[in-house]
Amino acid sequence: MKKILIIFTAILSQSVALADQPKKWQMGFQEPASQSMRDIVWFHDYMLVPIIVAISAFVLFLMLYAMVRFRASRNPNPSKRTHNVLVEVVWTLIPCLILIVMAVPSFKVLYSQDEIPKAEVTIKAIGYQWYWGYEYPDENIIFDSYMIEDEDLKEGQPRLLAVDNEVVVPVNKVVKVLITANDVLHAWALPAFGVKRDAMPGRVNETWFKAERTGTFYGQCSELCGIKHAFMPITVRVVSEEEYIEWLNEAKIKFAKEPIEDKNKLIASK
Ligand SMILES: [Cu+2]
Repeated sequence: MKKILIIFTAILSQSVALADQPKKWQMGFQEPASQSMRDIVWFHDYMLVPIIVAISAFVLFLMLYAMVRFRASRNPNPSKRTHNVLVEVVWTLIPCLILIVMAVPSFKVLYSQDEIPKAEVTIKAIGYQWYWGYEYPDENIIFDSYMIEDEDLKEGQPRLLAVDNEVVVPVNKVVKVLITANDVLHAWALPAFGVKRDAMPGRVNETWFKAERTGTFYGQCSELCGIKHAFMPITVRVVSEEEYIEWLNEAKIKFAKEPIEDKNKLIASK
């Protein structure tokens, strides 16, 4: 018994511990890093603990009660009743009320994800077989982001999650993400931010997040897209405002969409 308790606490504490990537034997969600994810976790707990547990327990009780109370040995002549208006009204109305109690907060959470506040940073994620391409449309930055193979992993880089070029965003800023794909369906997902949107060729989907703490956050392609679907992870590094500006200055040179001189020529020719 003691052993089971220890294992159980170990599993629980792993899911509670700070985790911006999946953990072994994880049972719960990752630690939220945005209001959106906190809302999702709240909604999950609200559905599971009072509503789902109560309904399951009540149905189990009804079944056990019916089995014992109306067993054949006690009821040699079974009831012939087919209708009972009161019972039918009750078992229609109560589930309706339960559905409303579930739907109202569900729509609230859903719409809060769809209403994108004014973006402070915009990034574009493009799914390819099998890596992600990123653009910062306002900053003339474009780069590809490939998973790091096992033999190239450095200390502290998680296997199957770390990438060569991470997305870098500032903390506490509204980041709008434009998501599309170049070949087949992919999905851009980051559990700690409560973000998941399909990447579809020929269409741009939008979502947003506001990361509330700095750190490195890992996600994965979440729409089966071919043989290397499991090997196109997503890494977002959330940094302070100053570090972000520093990164931008470097990235504008390293990942320039068009060579700077050409761009000047373009402006000069206009
Ligand atoms: Cu995929």
